[in-house]
Amino acid sequence: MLKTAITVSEEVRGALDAGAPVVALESTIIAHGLPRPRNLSVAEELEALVRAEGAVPATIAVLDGRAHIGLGKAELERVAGDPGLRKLGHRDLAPALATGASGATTVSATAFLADRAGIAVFATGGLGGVHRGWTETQDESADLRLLAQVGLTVVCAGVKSILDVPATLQRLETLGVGVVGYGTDRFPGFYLTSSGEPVDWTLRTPEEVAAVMHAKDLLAEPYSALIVANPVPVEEQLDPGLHDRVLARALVEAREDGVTGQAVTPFLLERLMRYTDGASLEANLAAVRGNVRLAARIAAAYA
Ligand code: PSU
Ligand code: MN
Repeated sequence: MLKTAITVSEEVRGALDAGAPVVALESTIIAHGLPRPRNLSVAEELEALVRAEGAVPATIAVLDGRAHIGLGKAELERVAGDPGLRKLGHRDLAPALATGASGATTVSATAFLADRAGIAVFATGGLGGVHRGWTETQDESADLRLLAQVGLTVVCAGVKSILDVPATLQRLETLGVGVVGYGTDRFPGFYLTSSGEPVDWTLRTPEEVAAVMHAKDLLAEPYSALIVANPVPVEEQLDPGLHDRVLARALVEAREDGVTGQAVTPFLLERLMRYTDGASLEANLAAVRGNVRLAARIAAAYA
């Protein structure tokens, strides 16, 4: 049934059938997380990074009511260029398919579609999670619950630092989602190399990650994602002092402006970009590039 709603590109289909490495990439970061027109060159660069490591990129989005796994050039241009594109979490997929809508997929929607298509590894920037002030707003990204329901490996630079990081780590523990630090015993802080929070497991090579994935396959149930938290290199991180100052300001403004729901994350990311003169964007991109590269190596080690 799901098959009739999903178009898997020929290249991705061929790689999956051959057991070759494939890396899923999300489209919300392209459509709603990065400024135009730079977002298109980033989208193309990320796909090229995956290819350079010998894997096939599968960028995922919904176009005219069909979920696409693997986008052609024109489709990628549309995702990057169309300002009317919606932001689709997992729960938005059914209404989008039924109404013929188009939208970029968040981590929750991308992970779901990739997992169902049989893709084992997914790379992104920073996951969504529990927002600061959660006790009042109840704002917790749907990314977390969905990651408890898919089996794939997600390579990310931790969760976005705009969030309540300790609370998010607690939720991941409750949900049974595995978290390993890549080359670090500290959970990364998205724009920052470290969030200061500890992680229980440290892995150091793609082969070690692949071994954990195989062990997970043996255990099989219950299904849940493995988060490989890969820090941005120290020399490319955002200055931590600057980060804390501008984030405090952006959080106050979000509250004053009454920003809620799906708009919160893009609002905060945009303010951080503005108040750091683009430095947060560079740190974000450095993190994503590193994640995409590592994801391709993990996919190759696992294949
Ligand atoms: N990581 C980035 N930039 C982004 C996102 C992640 O570097 O824009 C997106 C992802 O798609 C993630 C979403 O799923 O933000 C979380 O949004 P929310 O907090 O509304 O669930
Ligand atoms: Mn939210």
